[in-house]
Amino acid sequence: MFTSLSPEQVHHFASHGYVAVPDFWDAREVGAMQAELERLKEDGLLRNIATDGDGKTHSKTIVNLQLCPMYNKSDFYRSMPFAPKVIDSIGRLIGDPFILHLDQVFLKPGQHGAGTNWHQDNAYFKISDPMKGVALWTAVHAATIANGTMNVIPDSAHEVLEHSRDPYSDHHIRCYPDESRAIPIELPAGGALFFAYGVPHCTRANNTDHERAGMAMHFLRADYAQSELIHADRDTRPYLTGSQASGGLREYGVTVAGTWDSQVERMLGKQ
Ligand SMILES: O=C(O)CCC(=O)C(=O)O
Repeated sequence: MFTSLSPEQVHHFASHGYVAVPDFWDAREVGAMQAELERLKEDGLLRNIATDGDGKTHSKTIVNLQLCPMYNKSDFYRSMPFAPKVIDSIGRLIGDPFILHLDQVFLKPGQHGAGTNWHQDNAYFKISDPMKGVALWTAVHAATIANGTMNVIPDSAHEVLEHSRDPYSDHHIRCYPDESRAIPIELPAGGALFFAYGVPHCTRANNTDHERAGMAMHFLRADYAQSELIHADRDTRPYLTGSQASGGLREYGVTVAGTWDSQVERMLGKQ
């Protein structure tokens, strides 16, 4: 059972820009994530962002389903960044205080699931030190080379790559790194990949028979967050640590900290 990131894992992140933690979430947590994702999908809340090569026309043949943000659609996913092991891990990787910057999910249906092309998150966010923001990408289903798992370019977080509009997404930008440096990160369901905002990464097509989802939470050290990053396109970006942290009360109007275990139980109890 995962308890805490080891000094070696923290060092791996600091040296290479990423670290994979295969046992981060346990089987109950994964079951709950899958159940709630199914509910969100059935409620029609995920939308296909894949386009046919013009960046506009939504594809009828390839599908990359996204929900962003999740916190206002799901009390369960709203509580996930408050899980104590998340808060402890992020603090070890980027330092305190930090905020939740974004939360989203990408689901690739079997047979015709589309990847999310190469990009650096810092091409969007442009923080001054690309190691002070980190994504926690969770394999909601086992993520393999065959079903298009996440690929990263190690040792690249400080390289600034040119980005242009991704013609295969309705809103993303993409870059074109040297793919010979890429490594695929295979993870069991519940595995986590932490990677810094500077790291080029992409997912690939899912041509297997089964759907695969990755849930991404982005965290930003508060002293690296420009005010427009905090206030731009979502009304709340909760402080998770530091003197401004209120367990979600100030931003969400309810105390979310301390609810992760009960949210997991609630979700499993519905099945
Ligand atoms: O899961 C995916 O397809 C892409 C996720 C991603 O690129 C991100 O969260 O930055």
